[in-house]
Amino acid sequence: MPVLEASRRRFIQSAAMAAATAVVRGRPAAAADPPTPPGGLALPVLPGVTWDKAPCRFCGVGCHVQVGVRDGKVVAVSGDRQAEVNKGLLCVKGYHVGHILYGPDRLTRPMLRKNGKLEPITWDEAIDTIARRIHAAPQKFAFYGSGQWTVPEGYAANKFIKGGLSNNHIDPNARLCMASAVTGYISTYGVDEPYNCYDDLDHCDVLVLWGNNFAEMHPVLFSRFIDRKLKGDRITLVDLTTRHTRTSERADHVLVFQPQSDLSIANCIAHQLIAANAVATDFVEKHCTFRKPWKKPGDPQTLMGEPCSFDEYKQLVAEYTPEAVAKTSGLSAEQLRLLGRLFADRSKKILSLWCMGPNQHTQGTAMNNLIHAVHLLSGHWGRPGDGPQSLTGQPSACGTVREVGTLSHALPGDLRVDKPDQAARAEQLWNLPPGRINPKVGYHAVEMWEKFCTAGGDIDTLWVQVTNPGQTLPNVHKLFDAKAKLPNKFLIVSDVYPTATTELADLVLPSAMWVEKNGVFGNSERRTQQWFKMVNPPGDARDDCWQTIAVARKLFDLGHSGMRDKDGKFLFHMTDAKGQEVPVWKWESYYGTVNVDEKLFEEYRPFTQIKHKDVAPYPELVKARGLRWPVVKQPDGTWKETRYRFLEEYDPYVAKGKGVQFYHSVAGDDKAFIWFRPYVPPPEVPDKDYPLWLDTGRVLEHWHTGTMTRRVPQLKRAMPSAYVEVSRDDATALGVKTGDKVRLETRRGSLELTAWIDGRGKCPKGHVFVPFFDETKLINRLTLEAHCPFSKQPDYKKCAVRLVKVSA
Ligand code: MGD
Ligand code: MGD
Ligand code: SF4
Ligand code: MOS
Repeated sequence: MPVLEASRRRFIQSAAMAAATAVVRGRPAAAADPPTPPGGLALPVLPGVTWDKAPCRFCGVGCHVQVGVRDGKVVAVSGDRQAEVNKGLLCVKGYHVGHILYGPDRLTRPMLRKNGKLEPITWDEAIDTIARRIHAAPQKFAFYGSGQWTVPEGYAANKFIKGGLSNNHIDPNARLCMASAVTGYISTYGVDEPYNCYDDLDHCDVLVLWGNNFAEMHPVLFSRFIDRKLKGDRITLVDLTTRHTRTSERADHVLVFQPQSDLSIANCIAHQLIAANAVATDFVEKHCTFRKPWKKPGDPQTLMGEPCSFDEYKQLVAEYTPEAVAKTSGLSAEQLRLLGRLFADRSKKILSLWCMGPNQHTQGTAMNNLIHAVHLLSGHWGRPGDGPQSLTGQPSACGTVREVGTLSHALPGDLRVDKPDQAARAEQLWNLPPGRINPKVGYHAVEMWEKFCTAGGDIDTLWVQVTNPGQTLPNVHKLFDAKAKLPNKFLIVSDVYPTATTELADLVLPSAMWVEKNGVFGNSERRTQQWFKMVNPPGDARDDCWQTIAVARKLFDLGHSGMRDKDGKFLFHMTDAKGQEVPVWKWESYYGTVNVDEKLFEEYRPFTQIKHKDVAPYPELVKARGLRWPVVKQPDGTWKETRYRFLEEYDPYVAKGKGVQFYHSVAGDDKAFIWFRPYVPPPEVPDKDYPLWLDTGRVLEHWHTGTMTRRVPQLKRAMPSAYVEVSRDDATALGVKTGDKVRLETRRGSLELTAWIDGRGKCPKGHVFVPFFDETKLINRLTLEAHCPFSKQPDYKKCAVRLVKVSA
């Protein structure tokens, strides 16, 4: 497949081209093409190639690409210059995204395990098998989903299980990722999701990273900042990190701290702000109140805590002096003072970003609270370029998980199943009889897999879509591999390639991916992005959303009353322009006279208006390269996105004259909480048997478990297999050289890997790092499932390990 991103010749959008675009199967013929900007789309001229927009399939940055299709195949991908996020740029994964559709071993047929072997069956059999299992025990069924689900896919799954089965056992892989950011936002501002946006990167004077390998994980955003530096802007990059990464290479200050001591570091900044009289008293008095985690020290911490006076807060942070924190954090008192001075200086605008470092943490909620606290206390809040923003990783962790509420406690639009008025609201919007939604919170990810992988555990049928838990759950021996010995448990997996998860599946369903289907994603800056199907999926592969609807319909036919609304209509009842019901549960009708994505999205949209998260109407999204919610209709009929929430200048929901208004505040007083959260030690620390810290994470070239990127030859060649990064000090002490085989052992499992010393990343003495993309080297057999008590997000970033040399 030619990759043509290099060619940027002017593209003239001919009438023939416009007509060709209009007949692509996913795009209704009536839909208008996006207006051509002055000078055309600047895409390469390629005979017979039609172009259409889509967000990149990979990360939460949410770059847009133009996808070139010829003869029913994606043949080219180009960065989309009309997209504000990436302005035509892409990272190495984005440039190669087209190839992920064409691995030689795509799944093309449903397969059922018979006598230990997966054998092809028909879709009818597959759907029937699932529906009958669920019908036999609806409360023992669970859905494990993904921040890579499209919005309509997640919405349909959520409605199916919560509105149909009256069972809340749905949770996504984003529990392993974003959950601490969610609890952090909710317990600080009363409502989830960043108030700010990527524009901050163009305005900040200082960028502080709190545990984010920004250069490798959000490369296009990183380049947005670094480009300014290269152009001569006097901007500073501070990298707070536990290991030296590619991000550190470009940083002005690399502050390497000990795992978990980030809690003390944040409190130390707060302490210094108070000591230097640098608290933004005006801002704090007007817009914040203080909060502590318990009534008295020593009691267990709670999510919403207790009120606390400023004096009390001052006492609580008093012990976190630079000298004291220097003893435990690995940073020098001088480095800690640098951070204190930085936040005390309001003449500079500071943007804080973070990702898995603070989130995958047994004190993940606390760490998120503390980063917000440092900004609120110092008044570095609310100017463009001056504020805290959590970054998401998956392309739709925000859109599908946080906004659609595909978590075990949530309903669309930030509602909760266990709040009767909110559940009633959802029942009303779904036209369900009162009481249909079960008020009992379902199992979160770790719990769900525990219940599935234990004999007698009360989940017996589990459906996995768009995620690969056999490789990515923590402690996979316990939470996944144990399934092999449990004959009565039934695992259904919808995927596009064979994976570690399909290996134990009883039923494998081949899915359509990315531009083989219509879709909507929501990126990390509240931007909702839409695309149309451009090519057909291979063989019998079908949309995940269709799979869910087909099972719902089969249950309807079997007489499951939950599959009907109050008026007896099917849960996914859809009508065409003439008012005729369209049998969207039949594949032949799925891309027919209705756009199922649009129907589901428009049904979902009212939910988002409840908490001022108004997503744009679908037709507006068709025209745009994503729009940041709340998107509000203007008097002239146009729709306007919101760059900054809670600020009067930008956010239409802030009352006139308020300036700043946290209109969803926990206490109902329009104020945000400044939290004190104490240092709490991690659950497992190195000792004499397991003397090193094990950290895990990602590399630039690969997406998570590598199922897609390891099938792209360019990416596979660039980073062929996993390795263990060892410090020069430890390597010397252990007699290990780069290329030697070593074995890592934890209390849960062991794994052989090749050592890499002074490679792309560098661990400090006493630490090792392993990426998790390589399915032949499952590092998650070694990791710990301990998690944050509030967010339930596991900590993959620290456990105790020993390293044994195997051979040179
Ligand atoms: P990780 O490698 O998981 O990546 O993006 P990141 O979070 O940036 O974590 C690396 C960071 O964890 C390091 O900066 C390290 O300092 C920090 N860390 C380790 N221990 C601690 C600690 O105790 N405290 C603190 N504060 N920090 C600590 C992840 C993001 O990347 C995600 S969530 C997804 S879903 C996407 N995945 C992905 C991918 O698979 N590949 C590529 N190339 N890009 C991706 N982008 C997204
Ligand atoms: P992915 O590789 O993204 O990893 O973990 P996963 O979500 O498990 O899995 C996506 C799967 O969906 C792949 O198997 C892919 O082939 C398939 N797929 C692609 N497109 C489609 C589609 O359209 N339909 C269907 N049905 N399938 C499709 C990510 C998870 O990993 C995350 S988000 C985090 S933050 C955690 N991070 C982490 C860590 O930092 N360290 C360690 N050790 N483990 C971690 N695990 C977690
Ligand atoms: Fe795709 Fe993320 Fe790379 Fe952008 S930065 S091209 S969204 S992988
Ligand atoms: Mo990582 S959701 O999954 O942001």
